[in-house]
Amino acid sequence: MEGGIPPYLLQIIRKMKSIANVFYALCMSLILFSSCVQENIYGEDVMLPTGEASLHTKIINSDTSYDEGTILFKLEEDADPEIINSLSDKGLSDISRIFRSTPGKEKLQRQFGLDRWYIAEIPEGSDVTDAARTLASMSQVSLVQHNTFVQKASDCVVYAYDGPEPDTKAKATKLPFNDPSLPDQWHYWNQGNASIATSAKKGADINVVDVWTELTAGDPSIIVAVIDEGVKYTHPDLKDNMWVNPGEIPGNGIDDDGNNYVDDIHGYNFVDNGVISWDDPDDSGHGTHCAGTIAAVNNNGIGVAGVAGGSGKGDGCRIMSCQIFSGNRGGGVYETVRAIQYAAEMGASIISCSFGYSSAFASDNAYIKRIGSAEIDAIHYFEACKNNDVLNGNIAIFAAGNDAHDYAHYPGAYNDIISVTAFGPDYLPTSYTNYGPGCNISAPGGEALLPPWKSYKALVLSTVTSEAKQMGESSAAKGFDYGYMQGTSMACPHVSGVVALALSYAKKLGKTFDRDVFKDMIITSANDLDQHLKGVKTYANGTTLDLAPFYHKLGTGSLDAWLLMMQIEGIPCLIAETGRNQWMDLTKYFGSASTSLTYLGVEVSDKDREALGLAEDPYIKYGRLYIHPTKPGSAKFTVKAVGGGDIVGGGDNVGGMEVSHQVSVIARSFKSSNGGWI
Ligand SMILES: [Ca+2]
Ligand SMILES: [Ca+2]
Ligand SMILES: [Ca+2]
Ligand SMILES: [Ca+2]
Repeated sequence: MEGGIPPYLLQIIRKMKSIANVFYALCMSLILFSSCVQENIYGEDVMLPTGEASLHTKIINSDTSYDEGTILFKLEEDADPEIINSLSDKGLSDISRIFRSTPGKEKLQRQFGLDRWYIAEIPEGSDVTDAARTLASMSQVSLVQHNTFVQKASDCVVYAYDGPEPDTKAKATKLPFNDPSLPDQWHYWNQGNASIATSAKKGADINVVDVWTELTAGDPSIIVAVIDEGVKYTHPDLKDNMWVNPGEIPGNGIDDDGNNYVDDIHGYNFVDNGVISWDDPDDSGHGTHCAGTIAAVNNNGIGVAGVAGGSGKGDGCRIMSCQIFSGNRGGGVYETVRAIQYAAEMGASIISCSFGYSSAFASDNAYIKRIGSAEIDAIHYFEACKNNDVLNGNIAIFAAGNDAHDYAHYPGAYNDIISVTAFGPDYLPTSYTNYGPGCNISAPGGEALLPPWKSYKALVLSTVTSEAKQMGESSAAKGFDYGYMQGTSMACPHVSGVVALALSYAKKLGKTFDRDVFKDMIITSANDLDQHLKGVKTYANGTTLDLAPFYHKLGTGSLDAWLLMMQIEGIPCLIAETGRNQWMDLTKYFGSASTSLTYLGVEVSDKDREALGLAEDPYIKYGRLYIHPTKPGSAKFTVKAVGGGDIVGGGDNVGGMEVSHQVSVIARSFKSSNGGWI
């Protein structure tokens, strides 16, 4: 063995856990001659002399489940790429760059180190850990990373859906789209219907319906990459919103656009290196479900709606399928990072990633050192690419994970990456959701077992693949392309969809934002969840979930689409409670001059009056705005006042200048901690 590690030492490290302590003692006895460092190597804490320790710190993610047939490594910044050729002497000959070199992107790739990552195939009969050590011993290699497997953030069970109820029409009066199953998608429009869950709460949703009606339902230039199982691009409720690679001719076996991927018409299958698939017996439809939440085709008279699925006029956001799971295969870092690079270079503005690592890490640095170097490089590269008119970059969104851990799973847990926790139709955390440090915002993930638990209605309804097995499938449901799933996997695409809507709306308004400011806007477009965290929630089987541990740990609160659109407009947004009169001090919005203004009144359109079910028109008294909403909804008002005098000047009048401010109101059936209303 080359590289200065004595064979006896290697054996100690690899084979004999109990020897670690003896070795520690040996080190301690030698401490006069050399200093020692504690290192975690292949899952064991051992003491190593300083020089050898630095060699081993180069090997990351050695203690998780990884592919035995490949090893990834990164060269030092000043390394001579010719070193790759010398590796054949060391038994490593099948080596290639992980990230393809893309014309026009070389500089950005260098900035994030993508040009320095390689993958080596482990020859038959060789040991991947030996290859890792060989590479780590080379001074020009800065990191050696095992090809770790990520986990999908769902139980990957599809629960059968029997189709819309016959009374759909009556239920759907407020809904702007004709998709027959939209009334069953409580996650968009929760009416507190007890057939979903006895504890269902009106308004426990993403507050998107008024956004669709008033503001936007999508924009085809905004592309969301679903990094997941293959998306069933022939699905009748998805096919019109699939991204189409304009430079590629499908099915001719030729890479027409020269991007290294043959026939990548709606994305690419990074597991099997070919066309996207969903028919492996072990495929669950997970990617198709997530895609439907983001952009199932709206208002097409069939199936479900998607958050950014358009208004039925071909104006939905587009789905790019980046397949990193195929049956039980795939899901390694190698597929994942190449999929992220593809999304970055083929035009996606958002990557929706319902996966992560279930290990706990003490810090972002610990994560990078132990698992996440290649993918953090890839994600930061993705975020730095500019694929829309609104941002100087792109947005990555991850699921927080489903292990009921009190920390988010990485990569979502990373400080500058959005991680999504899950709540149910009762507006309470789900029993499976991760929570705590690293989690940023919450969205509907659905939950089985909420009483009455006669159907699966409390889960998230979306598109699935009829090829996959469905739990509780009746003969009627057999082969049905719609179904329920649950998980932070389902919460994540709600955020991706709302962010896609936000980019669509900002584009429509001609507004631009800095990427980091935009991320702040996303995670502050939330309603308070903490006030509901009292006592326990009880499931249909009698088990309970203690709610206190979730306090302040679900991220900033529940995602609110309207609130994000108002942040884009720059209009102050207030959250009122339905069923009671309440007032807001206008000083907050007109500044200290508010007391000397003469208020002319509040303008409300009929549509906005109807949206909130206003018992009477809002009015202003003593510098306060009074309002009494009777139903959950979102609306905009214009408050008018005169500055300098009692009347507006002009024409036959001598008077003041008219001052008007727009304010937006979101009415919910529960109180929010949002300030403003007294
Ligand atoms: Ca191609
Ligand atoms: Ca082709
Ligand atoms: Ca539809
Ligand atoms: Ca995070």
